[in-house]
Amino acid sequence: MQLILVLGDQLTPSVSSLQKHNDGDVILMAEVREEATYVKHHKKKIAFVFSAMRHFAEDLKVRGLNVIYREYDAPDNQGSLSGEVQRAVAQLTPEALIITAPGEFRLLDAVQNWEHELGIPVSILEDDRFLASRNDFADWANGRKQLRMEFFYREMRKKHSVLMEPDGPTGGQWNYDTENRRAPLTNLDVPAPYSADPDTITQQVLELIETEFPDHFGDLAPFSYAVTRQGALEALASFIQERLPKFGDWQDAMLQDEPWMYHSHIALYLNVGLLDPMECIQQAEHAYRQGHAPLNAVEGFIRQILGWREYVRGLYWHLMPDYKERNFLHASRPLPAFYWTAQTRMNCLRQTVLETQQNAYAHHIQRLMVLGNFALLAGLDPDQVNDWYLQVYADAYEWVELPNVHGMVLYADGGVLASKPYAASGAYIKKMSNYCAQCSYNVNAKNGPKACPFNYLYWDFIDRNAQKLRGNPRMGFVFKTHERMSNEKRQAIREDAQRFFKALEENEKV
Ligand code: FAD
Ligand code: DLZ
Ligand code: SF4
Repeated sequence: MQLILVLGDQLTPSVSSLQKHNDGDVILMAEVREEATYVKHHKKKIAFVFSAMRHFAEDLKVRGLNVIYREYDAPDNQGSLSGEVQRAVAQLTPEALIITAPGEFRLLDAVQNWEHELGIPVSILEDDRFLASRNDFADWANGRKQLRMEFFYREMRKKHSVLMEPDGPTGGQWNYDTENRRAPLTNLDVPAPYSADPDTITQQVLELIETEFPDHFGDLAPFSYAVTRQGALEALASFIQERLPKFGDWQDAMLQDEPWMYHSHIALYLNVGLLDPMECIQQAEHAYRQGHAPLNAVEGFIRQILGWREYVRGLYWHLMPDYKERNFLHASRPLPAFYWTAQTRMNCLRQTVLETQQNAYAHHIQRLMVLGNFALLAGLDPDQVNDWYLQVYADAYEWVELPNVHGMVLYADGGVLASKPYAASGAYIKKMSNYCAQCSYNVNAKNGPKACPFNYLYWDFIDRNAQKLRGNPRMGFVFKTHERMSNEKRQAIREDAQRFFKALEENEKV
């Protein structure tokens, strides 16, 4: 008899560990304190993972499989995966333990010691739910000077025959990103997001979360995520039907009180295995071939899944564990309290933190150009910023969070992922949102107490990091503008930035 451990983000019936299942084997699933608190995840994230785990275990049992399911509040719950495995091994004396490789480095590292600790063979199988294996990525990366997503993506399009014609990419171009940057219209009629009613299992989990994790960030109610494969498929179908046609046009747009925009809201389902990346890609391509959605929308959506998602996962495993230790810009400022409380006069940040607190979700441009841009410009400590992102989003796992935050947002990797820092002044947020109209600051003012902080923090960032960034060929124009600034202007920028940072340090509301 073999023991098969299935983790909370391995909720796929065909996951490699379950493919090894033979009659008589036992499957172990465990809700444990260690996984729920290694960072203090948003309440909605824990509720989603526990409820999805319980539904998945029920499905396996209905199929006649022998599942031991350890609930969080069982009196003898061991509190850790290794503790639960040890207990099951002592009770059942299996010949071997089988597990699909965990998605996070810290857990894989721990599991690699289990054979020694348990005294039985432990098979760690590849997680083949991705479209590029770790070896595929290493083969692509080895020998390249630059590891840019765009070139990886083109290889993936060819390899998987996605949006390809006999003579090249569909439509003649690989990438329609320039068509995906429309500034928002305030009268957009954004459809309501998919919403599922909590069933009995979910209601029990919600009670458990309220009791066990009262001090974790975020609102637990209302809870309307899907928690089953069937529900996740419905959420995907509603995206393809209602939002995909406009996904491209409004991909980078942000609107006050419109947290969901035309995004798909499926990352949390993909990341636990309730959806398969190729089925999402194929459904989107089908919508294009049927004339339901335009190419800029479909290519844009597919690029996120076939390109970015696979690329960041490849990069993570290619460069960990050293990747996490990098801090190219020597950033060290503590994370301001408003990332938790939303107590800030900067409307863009207040909105985004509030929506994150309510939904355990913010869309890409909010994560990148509002929360991330501020973290970059203010020089926030990468460890604290990474921890924050890992805690607050329902889709957050280190393999996807870290490259996005450490690389894309903070440039802490010195340019492995991004060719230049995604730094921007208030003008970008003004162009891509309607946040500035309801802000206490003036986005058009460059200096002084009323000026939008992003404006002077941008130039202060350039000034502070000139030595490190001046050689970047993509930043030539920025540094030319900086060099042309008068000494008075530079002095005003420094003084504004210092005043702002002092207020932050003294916990004043900025
Ligand atoms: P959509 O905008 O509808 O995109 C479709 C799908 O493409 C997503 O569901 C996701 O699976 C994939 N995708 C899109 N962009 C990326 C990307 N940059 N990297 C990887 N996959 C991508 N995504 C996570 O899944 N988990 C995270 O912890 C996470 N942290 C992020 C942190 C920062 C600072 C940034 C800038 C991005 C982060 N992303 C993360 C990527 C992206 O923002 C989310 O995947 C997306 O917002 C999820 O919402 P959605 O499903 O509506 O995505
Ligand atoms: C995210 C999560 C949470 C909150 N809880 C559990 C749990 O109790 N048991 C479990 O097996 N998995 C959980 N997970 C998912 C794991 O954290 C995830 O498998 C690792 O981070 C590796 O990606
Ligand atoms: Fe954000 Fe500045 Fe606009 Fe206010 S004015 S919403 S701080 S960009």
